[in-house]
Amino acid sequence: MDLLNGRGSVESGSESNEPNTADGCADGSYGVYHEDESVDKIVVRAGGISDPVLGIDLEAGKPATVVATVYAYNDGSEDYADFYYARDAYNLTWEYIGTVQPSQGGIQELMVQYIIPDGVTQAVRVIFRQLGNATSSCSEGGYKDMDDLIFSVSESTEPSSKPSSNPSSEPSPTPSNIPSIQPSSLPSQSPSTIPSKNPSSTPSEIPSSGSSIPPSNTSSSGPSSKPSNTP
Ligand SMILES: [Ca+2]
Ligand SMILES: [Ca+2]
Repeated sequence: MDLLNGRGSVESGSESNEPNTADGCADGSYGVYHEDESVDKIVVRAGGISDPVLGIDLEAGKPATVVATVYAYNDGSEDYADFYYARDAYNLTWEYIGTVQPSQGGIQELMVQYIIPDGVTQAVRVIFRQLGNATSSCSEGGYKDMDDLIFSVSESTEPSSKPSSNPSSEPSPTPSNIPSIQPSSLPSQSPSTIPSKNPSSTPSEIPSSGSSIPPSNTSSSGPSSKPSNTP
């Protein structure tokens, strides 16, 4: 496919459907084809830059690599490729992926990788520019080429939702507190102390005195007086 080959309306190298952007963002018109900057081809393939996955559909949630074939001016040191993606090609919101500089002049491939978002019909944009910064997904520049690629994405084959978290801990195999088999202390089999002394068999002391009230000397019932009369 050479639809993207060349740039805008550049002489002897105009794009066949310029500017080849989904929103009509225009290319710069300065310079000459394959002396100055152009994006000539864009490929989006499954897998990361260093681990391509061939022969499968692009899938949401999986890595993909954008490969831009560009022509860099002079030794390439003044040129930059900005990469963007949009999750909905029919309602474009460009998200910046990154910027790559050429390692040399002329035709070469520049790549970035990203995680494909949800969305049935998505897009990527490559802006190849001289100098400047990656300030906008639709910037000015006389030598700038902007090209988009629209492609289909398969739904994710991963479960739609995962458990929010793993169980916090394994069940404990046994209760954390095992009842003690026996009481922690057994009753003593005998009283801990025995009386220190046997009871004395006899009172220890004899009462120190007799009755506190001595007997009266005379019987109270005795005659109160001598016979009053003698015979
Ligand atoms: Ca273009
Ligand atoms: Ca182009």
